[in-house]
Amino acid sequence: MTLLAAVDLGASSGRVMAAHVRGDRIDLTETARFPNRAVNVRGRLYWDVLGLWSGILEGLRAAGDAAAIGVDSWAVDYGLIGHDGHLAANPVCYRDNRNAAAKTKALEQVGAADLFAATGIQPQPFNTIFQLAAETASAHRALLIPDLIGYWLSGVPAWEATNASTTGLIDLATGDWSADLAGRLGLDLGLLGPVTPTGTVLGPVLPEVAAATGLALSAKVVATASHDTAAAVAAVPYEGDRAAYISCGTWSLVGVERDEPITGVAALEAGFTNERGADGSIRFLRNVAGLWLLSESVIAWRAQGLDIELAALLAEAAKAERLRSVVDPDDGRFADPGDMPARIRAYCAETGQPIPESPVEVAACVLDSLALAHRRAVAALEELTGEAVETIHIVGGGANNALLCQLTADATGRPVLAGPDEATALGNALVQAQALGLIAPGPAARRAVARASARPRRFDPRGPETPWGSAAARFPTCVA
Ligand code: LRH
Repeated sequence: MTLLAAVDLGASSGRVMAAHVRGDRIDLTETARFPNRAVNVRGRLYWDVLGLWSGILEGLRAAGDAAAIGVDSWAVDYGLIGHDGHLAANPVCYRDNRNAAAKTKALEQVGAADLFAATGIQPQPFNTIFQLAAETASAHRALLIPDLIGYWLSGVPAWEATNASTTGLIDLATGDWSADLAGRLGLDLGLLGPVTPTGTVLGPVLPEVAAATGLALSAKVVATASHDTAAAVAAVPYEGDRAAYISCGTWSLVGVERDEPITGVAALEAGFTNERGADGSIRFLRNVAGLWLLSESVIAWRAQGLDIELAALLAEAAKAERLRSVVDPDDGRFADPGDMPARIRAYCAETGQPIPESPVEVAACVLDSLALAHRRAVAALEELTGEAVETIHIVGGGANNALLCQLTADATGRPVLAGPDEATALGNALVQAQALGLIAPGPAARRAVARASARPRRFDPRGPETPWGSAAARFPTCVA
């Protein structure tokens, strides 16, 4: 048995998992979980990266004698490092409003279709390329969040490939930073170092980290699949070929794995992106606003003094009238933090639907809407790839939301296989295990271990899709 530590940072919480590699399976135990939420200071939305760092050290201390550590997190955000090697500015959250104007300006210089053809990445305001265009602080290096944590752990700067792909600055043809795009947008490529292959062993932990955590000085830091979605996709326990995944948490990332990107205008307009997978494959997927709508609603209700317990709320929402009112979760008004129930009510009023009043009605509306958005994304996937999707794997925290899994099966008319809920941490650990030679290389060996480590729960569609088809007509078929 070998112990690995998987540090997994999400937009609403971070955790450290102890991963026990036992031959053909990996068992995970949580050693620390700590909240994460963007903090608004003078109108700028920051991450509390130092709070995350404290939580990580605590989790590593509790994890025991790990042979290696890998870090994954949400994509696109970065920390700036000065010439002295220290943090030069606090990382800004991708939901900060500085990005929209920078995107508009950048797209005037490089058209959306050209940008998409060159990088395969859907132009979204939060892409690093637009954030760097909006950046006012100067620095020596920019490190994406997991690479920043990896640097603090090991002293070695890295630009891990799966997460680097989400920046929107990687040339699809070369897999390297695009000097052409950087030149046209006036971005300083000197902030970025060589792209680090996924699974690179960066080096041992720094002595100060060993002292603070009790880790051995020989414990290695591995550049795992550091984009959380790439890590989750690396752990999907596929059983057949024609399967799509939904990596479901703050976002629902709905996609398939492919050998080749799809960069035509149809994919651009349908909101799809081509991110890099752990083995250099393409994760062809669409960002659907996920359980963010529900988690922000819960925060708003609790701030109003309501006593909300999520499991009880979902149990009631399961009994509510279905498809009473639906919103398009990808409507821009839902992207910023804030009073989500009020925005949902405003949307329903504007579209002439019954207005969800109680938390149960709002939760039912959100879950029906997410299931519909999943249906829309799966339909677009089939159309764009020309391949049928027969099964849907829901992985990540959303796999624990039985109502969402069932509604997704109902809305898509496909069986849903739910789990593992900790797919991200599992994928993180699987890639580390391969880097250390504990598991044979390649996706097939990794999938076999993923299957042995998790048994998905099956949800079959309960009836005809017809009501979902009619409800789907209530919001547009594709919104970028
Ligand atoms: C999910 C995720 C997603 C990105 C978004 C910024 O956590 O990494 O893949 O698009 O965050």
